[in-house]
Amino acid sequence: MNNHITLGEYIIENQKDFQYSSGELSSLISSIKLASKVVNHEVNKAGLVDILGDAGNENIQGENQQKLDVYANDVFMQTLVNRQMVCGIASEEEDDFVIIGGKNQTHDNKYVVLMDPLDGSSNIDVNVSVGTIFSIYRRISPLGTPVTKEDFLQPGNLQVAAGYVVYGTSTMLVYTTGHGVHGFTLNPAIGTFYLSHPNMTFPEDGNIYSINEGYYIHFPQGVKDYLKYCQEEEEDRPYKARYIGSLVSDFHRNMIKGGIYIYPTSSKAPQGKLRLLYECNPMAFLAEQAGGWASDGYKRILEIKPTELHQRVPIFVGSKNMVAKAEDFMAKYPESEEY
Ligand code: AHM
Ligand code: MG
Repeated sequence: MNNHITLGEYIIENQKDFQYSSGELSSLISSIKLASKVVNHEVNKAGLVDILGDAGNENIQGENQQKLDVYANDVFMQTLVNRQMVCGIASEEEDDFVIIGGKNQTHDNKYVVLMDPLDGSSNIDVNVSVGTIFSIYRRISPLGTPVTKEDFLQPGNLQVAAGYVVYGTSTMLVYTTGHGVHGFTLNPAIGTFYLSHPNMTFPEDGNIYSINEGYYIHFPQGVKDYLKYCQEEEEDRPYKARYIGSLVSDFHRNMIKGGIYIYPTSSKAPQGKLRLLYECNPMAFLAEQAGGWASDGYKRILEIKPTELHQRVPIFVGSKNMVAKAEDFMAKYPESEEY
């Protein structure tokens, strides 16, 4: 057990692994760690809203309560802004990217952060796990100039770090800087993350498929065929169906046990639902670093050149052989022109 190594110690010890190690990326991950503890505290008292006050209302102490996803967005934004380490932030909760210091502010800060501050937030009211997803790039615009949209529209294979926090039965922070995937579990009694899952890897094969099968009728034929394959009676099949409806939790379980998560295109959502920049790219980077794979059904997620901040893409992510099998089924049909 490595439970004596804290996340703080781990970040410092591994700073040399960062390609351009000047300490900034380490500090950036430290501030994500700090914000995640604050959000964790709030998520864990979500069940007390009737007592403490609902979103938009005053609680019994007369404090204004915010919706948790808005709250999480504010906490991550504020923590990153206060520490003056990034030049810009793009969030699933914001219409446009945010330039630290305001419009036309020039910066010597090297990094931009993209995040989904509270993913799966429809699960909050029912006490089911939610997560935070983050993705970090080096800016491509020159230092000393204002950050630009192009700094955010980089393909996922240029990420320098990515990770998620799962607020589950225990709270974990899992991240990669391109040197494997490492998981840290929060000891809530003392507010410290400890290295609990070093070098996490997807089993190459798995027996879990995670998809919202309620939309089956709207799925492309390749997805329908793959789902029938998952359900066939064979030596290692049918697979188990597990779908939490929280990407982070479904991904986390599948990484530990072996499985595939799919959010495909559908006749109702021709681009899929999940966002390339805030959800798919960070999960794809983590998946590849953990020996898994992430595809849009036809090609590697990390090579898609983004065109819009809130762009959606279909995703097939998880155990390598399972994603490859799903791609085989997809390849029998041409890629939809709508996507
Ligand atoms: P959100 O960003 O609005 O929370 O949506 C993302 C979530 C994922 O966590 C989850 O896997 C998916 O949406 C569930 O969608 P659906 O209810 O359509 O199955
Ligand atoms: Mg989301």
